[in-house]
Amino acid sequence: MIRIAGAHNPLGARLAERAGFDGVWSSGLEISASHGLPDADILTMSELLATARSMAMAVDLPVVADCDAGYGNASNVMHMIRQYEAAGIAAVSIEDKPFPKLNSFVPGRQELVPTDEFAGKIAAAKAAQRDPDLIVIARIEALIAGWGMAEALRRGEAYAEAGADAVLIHAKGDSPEPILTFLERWRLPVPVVVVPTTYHTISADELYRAGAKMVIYANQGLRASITAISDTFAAILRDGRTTGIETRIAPLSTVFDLQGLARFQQEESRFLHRTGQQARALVLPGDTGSELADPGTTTVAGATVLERQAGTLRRAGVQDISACTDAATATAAGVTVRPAGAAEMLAAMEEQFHGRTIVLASHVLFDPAPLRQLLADTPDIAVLADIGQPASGTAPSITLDAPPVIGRRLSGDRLPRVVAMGAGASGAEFAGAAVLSPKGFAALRDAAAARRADGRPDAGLADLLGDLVASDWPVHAVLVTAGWAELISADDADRIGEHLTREEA
Ligand code: SPV
Ligand code: MG
Repeated sequence: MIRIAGAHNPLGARLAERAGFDGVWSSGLEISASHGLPDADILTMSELLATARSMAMAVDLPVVADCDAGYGNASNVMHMIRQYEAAGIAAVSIEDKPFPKLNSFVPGRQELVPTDEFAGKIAAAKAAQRDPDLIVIARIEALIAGWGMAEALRRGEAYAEAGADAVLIHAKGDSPEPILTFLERWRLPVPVVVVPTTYHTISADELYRAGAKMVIYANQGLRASITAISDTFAAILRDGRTTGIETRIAPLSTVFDLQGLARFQQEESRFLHRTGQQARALVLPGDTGSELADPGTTTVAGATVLERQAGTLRRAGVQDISACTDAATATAAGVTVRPAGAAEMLAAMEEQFHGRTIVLASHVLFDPAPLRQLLADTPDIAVLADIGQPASGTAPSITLDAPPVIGRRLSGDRLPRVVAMGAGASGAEFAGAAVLSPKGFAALRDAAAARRADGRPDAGLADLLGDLVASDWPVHAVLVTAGWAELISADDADRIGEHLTREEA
């Protein structure tokens, strides 16, 4: 049994796909209702086609399009077939009613066109199709219009004779009996489609055993959403807040998921980096034993180090920020929390990222300017090196391959190269930040993994960069003389806090 669910937009089509249906019914009733209009050929073919096309684009499932009475006579049907084919529709259904039609469940005007006329429309549809896989379903409305079973069978046979790939026998009333009778008397090898809207007690399995090959649940999604939205809106006005219904409405994460946000972001990171904006930041955990190791809990002048780092990164144009912290304030600052430990954290970062990664030590504060300067340069790995002051004795030292030239901006391949970093190095001080290309980032991950494999302790940013320098990886330096501060002790936090408070005042 092929099971099809009705929808009126790509979101509904995706819900049908996720639920496990075999296809989507682009329902005339649902689409009309979604426009607040009766299902009576009020919307034009172009409008219904646009909706069907948008659903076909959104899902991998086949879309079966309800094409009402074919929007006119046989000539209109031929035009319709070419349009629906071009829109990627798998099957079309047309019904043997005069144009304009009226929804089958509306009492009153339920008329049929002469059998010959409709058989001509089916033949026209088959003649117009270019894709041999397009399915044309002939929908029989004889039971709806009260013309009886014999007429329904006679018409079905005529439409099959005219070339229909399937017939749809529609019925109203709460008993499945007329449909079971039709299926029993149907002798042709052409498959039969059923729409158990009002005779809903019969199961898909029972209909299948009776001979139906496709079942369309044409409008249950629309009706479910009407009930759910009405209940939700009433509860909001009644309660004056949404707390009571939050567990009954989909979280925003589900909305994002249905919008295809993950794929969008993947594509963005793959293709948008040419704009120069595409970068992410990663705040590595502090060196073990450091008093102020967690940037999410160390506070400087009323804000955590992490909040301050996130603010600075955003001013430097970086939005995607991850950090290692135990603090709940991280998520409030829009930071993604990653596992503890540099090696785990680096391993958890997405590999398919095509932009550059800024890596910060967890105990350093910055002005945006040095970070912007770091992002403006292009080597695979560049570190921020301070040449303005004698080494303080706490930040790791750096030896450059050429004496720094103060007051001149060096960039690109003319950046000095780091020849030593850590113990024994001198001349400049590591300012706690590095920028890495995808290749450079992979090297940093490997350095962390190698430490792990060798059983050496998990290391901070400076140690990992030192490992790369020691193994002759080309690491360059962007030189600064100010714009950063290191927090080693609680005294530093107080001192820098006072300075920031004065500045912010
Ligand atoms: C539709 O969904 O528009 C249909 C099926 O044609 S029904 O409304 O059940 O007639
Ligand atoms: Mg319809």
